[in-house]
Amino acid sequence: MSTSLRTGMSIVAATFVAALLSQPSEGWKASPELVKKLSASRTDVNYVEEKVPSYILPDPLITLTGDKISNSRDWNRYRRPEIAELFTTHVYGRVPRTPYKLTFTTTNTDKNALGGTATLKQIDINIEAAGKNLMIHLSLFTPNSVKKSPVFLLICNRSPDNIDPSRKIKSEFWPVEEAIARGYGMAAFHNADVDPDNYDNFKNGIHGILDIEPRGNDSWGTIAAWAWGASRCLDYLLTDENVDKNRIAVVGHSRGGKTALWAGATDQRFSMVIANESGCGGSSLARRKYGETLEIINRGFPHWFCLNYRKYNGREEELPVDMHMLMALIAPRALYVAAADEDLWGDPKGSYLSLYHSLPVYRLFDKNINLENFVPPLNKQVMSGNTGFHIRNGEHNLKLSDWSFFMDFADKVWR
Ligand code: GTR
Repeated sequence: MSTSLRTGMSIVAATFVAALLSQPSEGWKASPELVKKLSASRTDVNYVEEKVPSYILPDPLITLTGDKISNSRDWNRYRRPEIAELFTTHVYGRVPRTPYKLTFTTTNTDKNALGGTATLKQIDINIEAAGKNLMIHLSLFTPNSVKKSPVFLLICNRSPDNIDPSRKIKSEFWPVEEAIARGYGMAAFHNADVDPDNYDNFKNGIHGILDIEPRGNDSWGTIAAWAWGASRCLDYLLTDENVDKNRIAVVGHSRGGKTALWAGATDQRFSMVIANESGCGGSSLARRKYGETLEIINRGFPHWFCLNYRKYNGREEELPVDMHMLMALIAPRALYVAAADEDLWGDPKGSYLSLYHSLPVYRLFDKNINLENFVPPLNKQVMSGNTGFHIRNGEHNLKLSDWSFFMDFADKVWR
């Protein structure tokens, strides 16, 4: 370890690894018909693999001062905080330090839910600061067959009907009955409880409560706010007698998947992260500029990221990070990435590559981790150590078949 690293001296060097992988015939490839159709519908978006620019990725194991990290201790001590800080400053933004009061009120307990197989609790999580407050409504089902169960916490970015605690409406987005039957607890909250999903210059939601200091270019956006909300739900889950606190997963789809990755990166109490079709600003490599790009996402959703992120519109190669490094922040904890073959907007190949290129960090903890260097075939789950991936056939959505793969992964890593 160099003196400069030990004394935390300034940023001088960056070393890069080449990142292009070949795709053998057994691996997944985008359907040429779909590529043609999507390319015709949006001429400003690249869906053609051959048009992906050549790029080099920042090496997750080389520090900003040019030192090579070769063991988990140095990773945790030097490089991990450095990468977390880069994502905070340039991508998701910084949570303000405003003190707040957190209280939990259980408003409903039903020990005989789902025909007696589960216990349902509904908890109001109240956040109060400077005389204002905000409430996150958390629902939690735990199986009655075990004393303490592992739990999946879903960040719901669809309408609240999808997480109906009365179970009058059942959605594949949150398949509680199936999870309970497999011995898993299911928790969920609606993202808009924490921050509404619209741009109002950060006045509403939790921003209206905690943003007391003037906002800067690195102030938190809405994804960071949702991730923070997931952590407040976790604060509660860790107190619940029916929850196994060492086995809590954060799960999200699409914008919720981007959020799950950042929640897992910032809160190491989550022991598993599942990012379903999280695409740009989530699982897919920015430098590929395939499907949705930084410019498109920052224009379409100006509230999701910090203002600094906009500086990289069309200049992805200048980002000091790429999404393999976000995944590396989750190591050595369990990480599952999923994609769908019709969701080229979210770049399935770029999502697999992020996972693949995070593996050098995972290997600091488990030298046997290894995934193939090509995107796996359709509907074939791949798992190695604490990592896993699948690409499902069909549309951009979170479906029961995705959950079934997530639970197979959890069966393996949480056995
Ligand atoms: C899209 C957005 C994606 C993804 C998706 C979703 O419109 O471009 O990045 O997050 O919404 O959340 O369903």
